[in-house]
Amino acid sequence: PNDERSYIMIKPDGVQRGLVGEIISRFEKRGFQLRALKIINVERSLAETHYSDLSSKPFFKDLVDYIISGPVVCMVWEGLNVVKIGRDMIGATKPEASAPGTIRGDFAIQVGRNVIHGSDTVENGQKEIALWFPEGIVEWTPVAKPWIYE
Ligand code: DAT
Ligand code: MG
Repeated sequence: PNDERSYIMIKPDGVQRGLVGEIISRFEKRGFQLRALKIINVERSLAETHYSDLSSKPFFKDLVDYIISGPVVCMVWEGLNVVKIGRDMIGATKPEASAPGTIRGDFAIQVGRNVIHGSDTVENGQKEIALWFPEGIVEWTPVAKPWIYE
């Protein structure tokens, strides 16, 4: 289970606001392992596929427009319970409900500019990683592993 993976994406507002280093640092310091990382401009069709579960929502077009409005930083983070812990680190969807200390609770005010995406289940994480990293992810062994896992 130490090889559980989550797809984490810094949205265009997070990139433009200079939050990339801060966010990577939080995941790194928690002990998670970075397995993939890139900055890209997102095709509309990719954003629509990523959020296809929300296609009937009234905010869908604004959401897709937002995701393609500037570059995003795409990442795969790995570790024990990374999906659940990652969601906890990110905070609630609506920033007014996100606890201080979470990424959204520290850096966001409105739901339509909530800085970051994180997979909500392990299964969705696998689908999202396949969607965003068709090229595959990087194999490496962190030296700190025995100091993070017993
Ligand atoms: P999360 O990003 O926390 O997983 P989600 O998957 O329910 O939340 O929705 C995806 C994104 O869609 C979310 O980060 C922001 C946007 N969104 C969700 N609910 C919204 C709403 N009620 N109004 C506007 N945008 C919304
Ligand atoms: Mg979601």
